Amino acid sequence: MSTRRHRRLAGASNRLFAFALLTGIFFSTQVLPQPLPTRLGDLNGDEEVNVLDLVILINHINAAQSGAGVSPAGSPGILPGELVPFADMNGDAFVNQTDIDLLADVILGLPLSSRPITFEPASGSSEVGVTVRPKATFPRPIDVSTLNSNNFYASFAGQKLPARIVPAPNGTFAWLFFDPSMPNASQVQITVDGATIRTLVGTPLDADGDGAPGGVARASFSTVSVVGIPGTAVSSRIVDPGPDLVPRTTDDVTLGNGCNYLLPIAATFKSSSKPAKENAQFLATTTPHSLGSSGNALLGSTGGHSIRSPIEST
Ligand SMILES: [Ca+2]
Ligand SMILES: [Ca+2]
Ligand SMILES: [Ca+2]
Repeated sequence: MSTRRHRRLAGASNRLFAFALLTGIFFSTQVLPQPLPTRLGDLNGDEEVNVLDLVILINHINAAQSGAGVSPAGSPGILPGELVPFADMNGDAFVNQTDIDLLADVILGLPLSSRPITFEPASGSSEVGVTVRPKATFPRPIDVSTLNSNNFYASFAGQKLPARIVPAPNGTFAWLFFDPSMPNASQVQITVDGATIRTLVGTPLDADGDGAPGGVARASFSTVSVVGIPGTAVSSRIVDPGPDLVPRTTDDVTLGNGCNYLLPIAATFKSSSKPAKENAQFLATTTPHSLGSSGNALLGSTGGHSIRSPIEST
């Protein structure tokens, strides 16, 4: 944006806020429009997004923050709950100063930026554990009742994998809980079809972030191999890296007659033939480890133990 255009917009924005403050003196409480608005930012339901909506938004946030020691989270503000999603201009599930600025931008004719769904694991990840639960974070809070196995699923070789959809209560993200686990050494694809997922403002989810409602977002990753190698034994020891979280520094190891690890972690292995021995040494003769394509040995741990990350196998 040129400096001249930037100054012009800044001046227009200042005039907009000044007008909003003046107007706010004469407009106070908010009444729920019937039916609900069809446009983001239209807080009075008159099919326009203008300074009157800005006044309502400012009043809402001021009311939510009013009173010494009253946190916004504990104060509903003046907007009815059904209208709050229309005030959340950036779709982060919060209504605050950022949304005021973005609403002012929209009134001034500036477009809202859009972004696609983000995935964890990210597309292109490799050696993903078969028990990992993929997560999709939506660009806007969604109506979780519109999520189903036809618009949010994982697939392998064109076949959907059985999974339970677990959404966040506020509709900002959702997980896939697989049962059974994902196939190992496989290319898994996650798909979200925004056309049939509704946001809390009633529009199809812009899954691909192209600015238009709807669209499909996909992510692919490969899972780790969990196939044991017959006749293989792994002998090792699990130790803690110490408070500095850096392995093999003075807080976790001393030198002299070899390495003396100061913080061994007692460990057992579910499918190993022998449990951990002294100084956290173990010998796994039934190959409870998986070997990834890189040749890394992967050690799994299950709950119940507090292990500082990263742990090191020596
Ligand atoms: Ca309006
Ligand atoms: Ca927001
Ligand atoms: Ca789209």
